[in-house]
Amino acid sequence: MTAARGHVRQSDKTGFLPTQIPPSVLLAISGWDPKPWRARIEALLPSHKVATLGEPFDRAKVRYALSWRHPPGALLNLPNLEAIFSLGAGVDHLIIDPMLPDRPIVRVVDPDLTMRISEWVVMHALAHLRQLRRYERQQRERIWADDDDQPKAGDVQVGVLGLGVLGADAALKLAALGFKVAGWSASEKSLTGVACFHGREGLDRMLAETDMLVVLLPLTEATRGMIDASILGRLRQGGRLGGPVLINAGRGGLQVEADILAALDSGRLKGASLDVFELEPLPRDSRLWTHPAVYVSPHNAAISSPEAIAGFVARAIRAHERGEPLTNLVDRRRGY
Ligand code: NDP
Ligand code: OXD
Repeated sequence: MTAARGHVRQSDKTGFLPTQIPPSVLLAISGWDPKPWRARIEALLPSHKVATLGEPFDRAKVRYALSWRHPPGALLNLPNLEAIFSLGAGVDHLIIDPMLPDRPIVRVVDPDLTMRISEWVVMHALAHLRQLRRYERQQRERIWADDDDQPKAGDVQVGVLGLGVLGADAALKLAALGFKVAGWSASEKSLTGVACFHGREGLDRMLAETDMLVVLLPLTEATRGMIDASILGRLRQGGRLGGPVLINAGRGGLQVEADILAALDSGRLKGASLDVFELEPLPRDSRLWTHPAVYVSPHNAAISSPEAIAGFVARAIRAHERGEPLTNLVDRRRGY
């Protein structure tokens, strides 16, 4: 027996009370405002009811959980759960939940998100190529100096770690701008205009030629902490940028920030663009905030727009309910 708004009601055997929302979609979000997601899902899937964590709802009615960084255990006791949707492309936020139900995990693969990431990567590649920091400083100080050496994209070798949906798109867009582009993945790949490497030996070969290292890997047991002094030390010195640069939009857990700062201080690394950090938000006392060779953005290289991503989820649910197999599934064993 539970009191609800002054009434005492008898719950049925699932614990559902008549005053509770009978949902089929559970929005399990933390750190984002669930309201636009709810409005968009309800508009796109009018026959489905949506509940959010924190409000009373009938757990037995939940068929789909839509998660972004849900609190661990929040998806337990959903006996009719059919699939878990990550509202981002990365799924490390789901995999870390030790109580995650054993149900298929679908991750976002959507042109809106892909385009946003590529915009961010291209913007930073060009900022380093065209020395944006230097000219911003010169403008502030009213210095007219055009005496510098100006390399072109074709003088610069980019190495992209991760040739999945996002890495491949960024690699192709950089190649279209004239950069020389290589990429590295776990399995063998072929991408027009991109030199593809894989495996440990392939990584060493690619790094030795790389002036600009773009990171679009998922965070897994195998990749955690891999952007360290060893990788940074293997990047090419003496290229046309005057030193290698790092551009990471993958995950902060991939990088060792103390090693990045040491490489910047010693001059082994010329610059860095970081959208993701070991700890987010980036602590106010991190030296990365003020380092003159570092660009910091607040993990928004690609926002998950409710407009676009709820559309992706609604299409996937409709297809599933027509009997089609779920796609963009995560391999839990690999962690991505
Ligand atoms: P995919 O799963 O499509 O691609 C992952 C790529 O990484 C694949 O090419 C895969 O190789 C490769 N890879 C994984 N593990 C290893 C390994 N141990 N060694 C070598 N290569 C490896 O992911 P997406 O491209 O869609 O996304 C990549 C990541 O980008 C996400 O996981 C997320 O962390 C991050 N992201 C960041 C955002 C931001 O706003 N900053 C927004 C969206 C995503 P293979 O192809 O052989 O499997
Ligand atoms: C994502 C992200 O994984 O926003 O989509 O980081």
